[in-house]
Amino acid sequence: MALSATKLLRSNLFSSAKLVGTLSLHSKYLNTGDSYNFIKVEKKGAKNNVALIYLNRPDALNALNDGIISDLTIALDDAQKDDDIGAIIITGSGRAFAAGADIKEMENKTFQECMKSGFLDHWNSVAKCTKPTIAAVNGFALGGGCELAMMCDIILASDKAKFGQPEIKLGTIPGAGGTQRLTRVVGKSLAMEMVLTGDHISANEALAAGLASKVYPADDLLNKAIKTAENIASKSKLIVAMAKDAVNTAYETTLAEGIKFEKKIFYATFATDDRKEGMTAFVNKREAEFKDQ
Ligand code: DAK
Repeated sequence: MALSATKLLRSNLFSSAKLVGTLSLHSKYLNTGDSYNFIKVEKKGAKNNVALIYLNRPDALNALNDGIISDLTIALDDAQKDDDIGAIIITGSGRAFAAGADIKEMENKTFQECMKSGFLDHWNSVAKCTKPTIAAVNGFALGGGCELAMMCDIILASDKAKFGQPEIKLGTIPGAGGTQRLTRVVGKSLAMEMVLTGDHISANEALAAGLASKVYPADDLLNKAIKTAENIASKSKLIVAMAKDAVNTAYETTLAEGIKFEKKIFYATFATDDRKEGMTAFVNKREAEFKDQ
């Protein structure tokens, strides 16, 4: 398939970016439409402040090959630099969110190749994203697909979603957080059951376990995800980033250290214009107008 000029330019940019270990060659603004090979990107919401990223290999159940992760990394990097974007949604296309890393790409890899090349190392762009991320899980979220969803800040599921870590059936184990994030979220017993049997759980089981925060009818999932994203994007982007950082710290530290960190971040909000605006707006019974300052 011939690549469009933009796609070619962007895939070359990514290769060079990987070579020099930086993504600084990207455009400042989020590209939408036909700029990518394996994902589709749209701006959504009444204020166009929501980035909606579709994983777009429906025939392969959006299996996460190198190209799709590279496209996603570029789109997330661009969305972070785009001052208009206040929240990012990642969803699938067809009947899957993502059925995992691409098994056909992995089949013949050796241990030596994995070690030497840092195989799949660039997967953590979602976890490192400083803007809020929502996984709108529309179907299968398996293996790396479930791990990708767990890298997002919020998981909203359709009633058709299925979550699982089936790597054990392939003679391997999860490699992008499936034994770590999953265990912290759902607890040892369910994580062990999922990782050791490879069995899937339903959307409602994911909801009960705290893996998903809401379940919606399949045809309403994206609307609800966009509404949630717009709600977040209407707040101060500066304060949202501080809040996200504080919540994420809960996973990385002791309670005492976390409480100390939270208090410092709380005090730091008093160095911003938006904290003053938010409180003044409340006192004067009007809507706050945040300037992200
Ligand atoms: N990779 C490649 N192709 C896949 C795929 C996958 N993961 N999943 C599905 N497909 C392809 C199928 O091969 C098939 O392609 P064609 O045969 O038509 O060419 C097409 O998608 C439709 O799939 P099925 O015919 O199998 O559809 P069914 O409805 O019968 O079954 C299924 C749906 C989701 C139950 C089944 O496809 C399935 O079990 N898929 C594999 C799920 C899986 O095992 N996922 C885990 C992969 S391992 C790391 C980062 C990430 C990872 C590891 C390390 N680091 C940062 C170090 C991640 C690892 C993984 O995810």
